[in-house]
Amino acid sequence: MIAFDFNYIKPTTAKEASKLFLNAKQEGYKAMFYSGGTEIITLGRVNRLQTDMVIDLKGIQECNVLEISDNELIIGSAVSLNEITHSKLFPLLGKTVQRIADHTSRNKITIGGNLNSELIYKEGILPLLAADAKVKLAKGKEQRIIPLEAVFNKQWKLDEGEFLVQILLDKGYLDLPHKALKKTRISKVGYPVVSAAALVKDNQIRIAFSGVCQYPFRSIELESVLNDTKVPIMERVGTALRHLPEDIVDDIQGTKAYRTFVLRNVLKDMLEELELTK
Ligand SMILES: Cc1cc2nc3c(=O)[nH]c(=O)nc-3n(C[C@H](O)[C@H](O)[C@@H](O)COP(=O)(O)OP(=O)(O)OC[C@H]3O[C@@H](n4cnc5c(N)ncnc54)[C@H](O)[C@@H]3O)c2cc1C
Repeated sequence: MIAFDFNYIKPTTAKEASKLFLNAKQEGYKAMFYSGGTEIITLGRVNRLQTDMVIDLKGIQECNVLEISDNELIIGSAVSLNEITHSKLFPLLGKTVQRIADHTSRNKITIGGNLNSELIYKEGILPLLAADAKVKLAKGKEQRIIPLEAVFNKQWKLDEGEFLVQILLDKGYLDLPHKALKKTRISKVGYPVVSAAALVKDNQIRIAFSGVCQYPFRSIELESVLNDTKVPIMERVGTALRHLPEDIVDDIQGTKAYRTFVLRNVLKDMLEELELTK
């Protein structure tokens, strides 16, 4: 049971959704965008979250799109993880999100909710970082399309009242050689000790990680070390570990030493397999 009252509103346009959020704020109320609702409900039940209003984005047509139009794949923020996997439109993303939670939860969890999750993992973002995705954001009457990396660097830099409407991907990235690898502590379903998603473009491996640091990341420096094929694989892996953006996470899912061990093996497996595709 959720122990506080809140208003539930389901607008049909992005403009209305953002306006509702900003009006609530102006009147001193807290509003939240709501997509699959799995995280909001889970945290609300244990009083780790409180809100006066949830604004359900699933009524907005733009947020439910999943299609290739001209040269772009468009993924609405309210599309569920299972829909993405079943569509097979971007196999690397489909495989990465297929390892998040269980099948029933993935019918509810949306890509927008995963990317904006309170948790550090946000695994759905990994293929998007590797594929230079763009995002469409809405705030008030305005919408802007910008590179994902311009608004996501360690964390989201969205304006107040701004939300993710769509993800846009150049069609040229969708069917490239790729690999997704997720290592968990015990069961197949679980938070990642290390999760990585990689693709090969123009003979270069592009790779993004979750579970390693306190945020998902892609590092150009680390990639240039990994792509230096003159150097033996295990030497490259050792050097790559010195190019992480911050210290490796040390928590209940895995100690720093364990995560380092797993990361080393993930990188080795990735390089061995992906270099055969070059
Ligand atoms: C059993 C279970 C296991 C999980 N395991 C993993 C895992 O292994 N790896 C992993 O990465 N994640 C994992 N998660 C986290 C999960 O991906 C997110 O918490 C997801 O459940 C939230 O998606 P949702 O659509 O239900 O979002 P909601 O609960 O609707 O929203 C979550 C947050 O995102 C914000 N939000 C939603 N949509 C938007 C939008 N379009 N624009 C801006 N903000 C928005 C909301 O305001 C809220 O703060 C797991 C979750 C569950 C329930």
